[in-house]
Amino acid sequence: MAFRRDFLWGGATAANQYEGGFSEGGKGVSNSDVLTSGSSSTPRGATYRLLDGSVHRSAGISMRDVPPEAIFQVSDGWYYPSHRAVDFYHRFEQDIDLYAELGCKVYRMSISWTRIYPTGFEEEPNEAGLAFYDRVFDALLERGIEPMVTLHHFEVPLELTNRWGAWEDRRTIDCFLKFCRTVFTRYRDKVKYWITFNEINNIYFGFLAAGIRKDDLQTVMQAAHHQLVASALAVRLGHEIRPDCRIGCMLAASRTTVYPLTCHPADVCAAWEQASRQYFFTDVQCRGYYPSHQLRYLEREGIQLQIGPEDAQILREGTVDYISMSYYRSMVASADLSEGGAQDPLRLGKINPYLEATAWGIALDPMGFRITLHNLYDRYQLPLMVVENGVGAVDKVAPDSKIHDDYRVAFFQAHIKAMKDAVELDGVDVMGYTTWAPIDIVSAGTGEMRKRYGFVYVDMDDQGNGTLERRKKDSFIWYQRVIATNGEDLGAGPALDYPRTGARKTQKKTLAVVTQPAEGTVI
Ligand code: P53
Repeated sequence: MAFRRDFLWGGATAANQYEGGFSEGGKGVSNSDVLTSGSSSTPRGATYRLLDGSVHRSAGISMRDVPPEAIFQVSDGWYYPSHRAVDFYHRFEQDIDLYAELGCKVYRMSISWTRIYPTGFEEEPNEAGLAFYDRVFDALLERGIEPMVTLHHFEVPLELTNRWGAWEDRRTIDCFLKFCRTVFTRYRDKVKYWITFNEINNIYFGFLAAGIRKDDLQTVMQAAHHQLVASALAVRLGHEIRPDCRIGCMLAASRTTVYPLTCHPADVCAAWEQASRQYFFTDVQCRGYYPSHQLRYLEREGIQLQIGPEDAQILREGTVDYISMSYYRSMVASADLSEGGAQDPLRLGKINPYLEATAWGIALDPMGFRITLHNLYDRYQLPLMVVENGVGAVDKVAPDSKIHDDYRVAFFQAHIKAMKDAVELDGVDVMGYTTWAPIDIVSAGTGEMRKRYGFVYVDMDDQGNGTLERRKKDSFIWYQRVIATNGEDLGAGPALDYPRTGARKTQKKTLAVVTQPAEGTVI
């Protein structure tokens, strides 16, 4: 048997993409609540007010075009996908029943900071928000599903953004720690697995990921330092409150899976350089100090970080228990700038000619998954928890009212097989695997609904119209069998061809989700 007997199979979601209930239970407004939707060609934007009272929408998520005096706010006449999302807030019992039916052992979710501290500044937490998550955890535990909770998933109280650019400012650490103390204490007996910052290396997404208002390297690296310190303090605090809890970091591992465009040593060097800028985060969270490569990089770029006198000790004492990660695709780097060498973090970069990509430009690469798992385990020797893997696709309801998503099954077959190889052939310690996402939810990158990931279909369109009715797709039955057999029965296939030994073979079987890759597509 490849996978541990106690392997944690399940699914993963995030509050701002799933919950809705925007104005209920005393919830405050977060950065995600002012983001309108976009598409594969148009970035999302945030709405804000100027001193003269006029309301505007930013051109993207960098906020480069937004004046410093602007106040972000919700305004009439815009569609904000997070406000209703797909209404987990009112339908959690029904949805959790579906996860139980799938056989999930674990369910990864995030707590919305603004349900607990609406502006971030309150002295006392909001009881209605705490009670909501009590009900959710109880519903999970009653069905034998272990909750795994992300403390910070692309969501900060908007008040922190408007006051001081959220994580740009060190004072945000204290606000966050207050929130952590409250939820660690309240849910001490219900939650054993925690994750500090979702995709911490995607802080480059700026406003969307961290509520920050500027996107220059100095600001982003300072904000990253604040998150790293906050993460370490949270680890320490969580262990104080419940010594046997397990607290992990979370890396967008797709960004570390960087291939050189050619075997020219300069391209190989460029690929390494690009990956190192991502490993930096896990280097700090797993080893407890800044790696030499990052210190030299910051020096070269003229970045000067404000580091508190106690920070070195905090980072050293706050290393994580496990590494959680997302994996969607691999990337390509080149030393030649005209080949897309200078990686804009908000763009997908060079296309890999050996791989097929989805309509959103995501290069499908199961072998890259095995490579990534192996690399991460080798680098840190900590258990790995895959907390996001999946494919966004347009699903059609067939005349028989079913959703025949064989392309999704093909994706998962190939990726679970690759994970199995990482375990069996490379000896990687994988604790579990949660798919993104077990049910259709709003896309973080584009705010769309049509970019669907679920085993459960939700009747809703990109404008938020629909009954929100839930319907099982064909892949639901398939994943149920995978869990029931602890990953032994992956069904026929894999349809997405994947050679086990690394023998060179084109991944030729075309998935229905695959179209022409869109080079330079905005996330
Ligand atoms: P979507 C890209 C863009 C935004 C967030 O992405 C991302 C990524 C991929 O690394 O990260 C995670 O919804 C994130 C989830 C998100 C998921 O990827 O744009 O942790 O919140 O939904 C998938 O298709």
